Amino acid sequence: MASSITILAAILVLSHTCQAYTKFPDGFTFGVATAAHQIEGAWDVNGKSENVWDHLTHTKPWMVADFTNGDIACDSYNRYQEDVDELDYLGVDFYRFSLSWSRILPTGRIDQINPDGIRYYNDLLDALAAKNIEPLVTLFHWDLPQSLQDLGGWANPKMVDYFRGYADVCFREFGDKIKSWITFNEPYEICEDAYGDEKKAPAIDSHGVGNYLCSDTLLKAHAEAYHLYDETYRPTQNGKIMISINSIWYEPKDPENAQQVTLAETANQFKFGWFAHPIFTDKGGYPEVMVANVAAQSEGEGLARSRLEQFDDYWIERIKGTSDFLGINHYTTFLVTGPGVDPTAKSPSWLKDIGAVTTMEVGGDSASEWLRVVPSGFANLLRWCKKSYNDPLIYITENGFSDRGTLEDYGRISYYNDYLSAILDVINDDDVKVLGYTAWTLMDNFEWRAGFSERFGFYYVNITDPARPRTPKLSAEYYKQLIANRELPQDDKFKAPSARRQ
Ligand code: GBE
Repeated sequence: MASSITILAAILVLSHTCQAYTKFPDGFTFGVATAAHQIEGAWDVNGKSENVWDHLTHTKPWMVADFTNGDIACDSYNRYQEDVDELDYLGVDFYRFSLSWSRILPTGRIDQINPDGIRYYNDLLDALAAKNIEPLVTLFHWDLPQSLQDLGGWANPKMVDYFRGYADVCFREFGDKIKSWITFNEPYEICEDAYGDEKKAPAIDSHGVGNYLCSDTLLKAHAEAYHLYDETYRPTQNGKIMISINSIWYEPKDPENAQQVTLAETANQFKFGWFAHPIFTDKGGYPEVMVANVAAQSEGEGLARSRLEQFDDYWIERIKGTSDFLGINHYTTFLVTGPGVDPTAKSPSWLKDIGAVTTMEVGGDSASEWLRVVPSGFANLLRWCKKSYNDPLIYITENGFSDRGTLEDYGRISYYNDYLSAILDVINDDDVKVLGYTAWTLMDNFEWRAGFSERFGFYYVNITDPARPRTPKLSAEYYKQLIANRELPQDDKFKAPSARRQ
C-alpha cells in the first residue's frame, strides 16, 4: 500500500515537472520583436513628424505611469547596430520590427517622402542582412502620424486610402529586402483601447461607437494593403503578408458550467473573432454573436440602428482570405464567471456588449496587472484557432512576460519555458500548424502607458544613462541556448534556486 502511494506520488510529481516534448520540429523558426515607437527615439529628428504617442505623452505626460516617453527610448535610431549585434548574439532566425509612418511620410500622406526615413530603414535592413537575420516587418504598430489623427484617425474612412498609400511606398522602397510583412499589430488594441477607451493613444474614449468605426476602417485598410501586395508586388518580390491579432483568451471559471462555457466563447468571438472572423472564415464578416449582441444592446439603448455596422457583400468578399498566415500575439488568459455587465464596463461599450463578467484571478502574476501566467490557456487558444479558422498556418508574432527589471529573471524564463512547452504540446498532440515563434521583446523598452515601469526585454536597458547601455539577462542566455539547440533547455541554472533539483 505504502509503496503504491509512493509510486503514485512519483508519477504525479513527474507529470508536473517533465515536459512531454522538448524538441522543435525541423524548419520551426525563432525571432524577437520590437516596435518603432517603443525603441527608436529621435522623435523629431531629420524630418520625422509627431505621431499620436509623441502627442499624448507631450501634452498629457501624467498618462504614463513613470512620466517617461518615447523621445529617446532605447535610442535605436542611433544605436540600431547595437540592436543587430544583440540579435546576432541571441542567434535569432528573424527580427520583427515596425516602420514609423511619420518618419517615412511626415504628412502621413504620400505627397512628401522623407529620404532620411528611407535611409534609416535601408541601413537597418542591410545590417540585418549582413548577419543573416530575416526581417519580419510591421507596417503599423500604433504610431499614427498626428496629422492624420487630426483628421479623425482610424474613425475616418479616408484612412483606407492613406494606409494603402503608405503601404505602397513601403513595398516599393523596401520590398526587395523584406519577404515577410505584417499589416497591423493588434487591431483590437488599436480600436478598443484607443478609440473605445483611453488606454492607448490617441485616447479618444468613444466607447461603444468609435471602436466599431475604427474596426470598419481598419479591416478595409488591411484588405487593400493585402490586395495591393498580392497583385502588384508579390509577382516580383515573392513575399508573404499577414495580420497579427492579440488574444486575451477567455475560459469559463467552472468548465462544467454550460452558461460560462457559452459566454467564454462569446468573449473570444468579441476579442479575437472581431478581427479574425472577417479574414479567416469562409463566411466572413463579423462573428454572428457579436452582430446579434451589439444590435440587441443598441435597441435597448433606444437607437434606430446598431452601433456595429456590418460589411456589405463587396467588403465581405474583399476582406475574406487576406492573410497568408494567422499571426497571433498572446500573453494571458482571463476567466468568465457569469452573465451580466462587467463592473468596469462603461455604457455603451464593447465590454458591456459582450454581456459577461470576467476576472483576472487565475495563474501566476507578472509586473503587469493584466498579465497572468496561464500556459494551458495558450494551448487551448491554439486548438480553438485550428478549429475556428480552417486549420491555418500560424506564426506566434508576440509572447512575453514583464517584471520590474532584474538580471536574474527566472520568472521570465519559466514563462517562456511553459508557454513554449504548450506550443510543443499542440503541435505534437493536436497537429496545430505553428511554424514560428516571436518573443516580446529584444530589450526593455517604452511600454506605452506603463512607460519603463514594466520590463519585457531579454536585455536590461538603463534609461538614466544617455548611452542606454544594454545588459543581457539570464533569459537571453536561455533563449540563445534554446535557439542553438532547437530544444527547451533543461539546465538547472535556468531554474530559480528554490526549484532546482537537489
Ligand atoms: C503587446 O500588446 C504590444 O503589441 C506590445 O507593443 C507591447 O509592448 C506588449 O504587448 C507588452 O504589453 O489599463 O491595465 O488595462 C492594459 C499586448 C493594456 C496586449 C496591455 C493592452 C497588453 C493590450 C492596460 N493592455 N496589450 S490596463
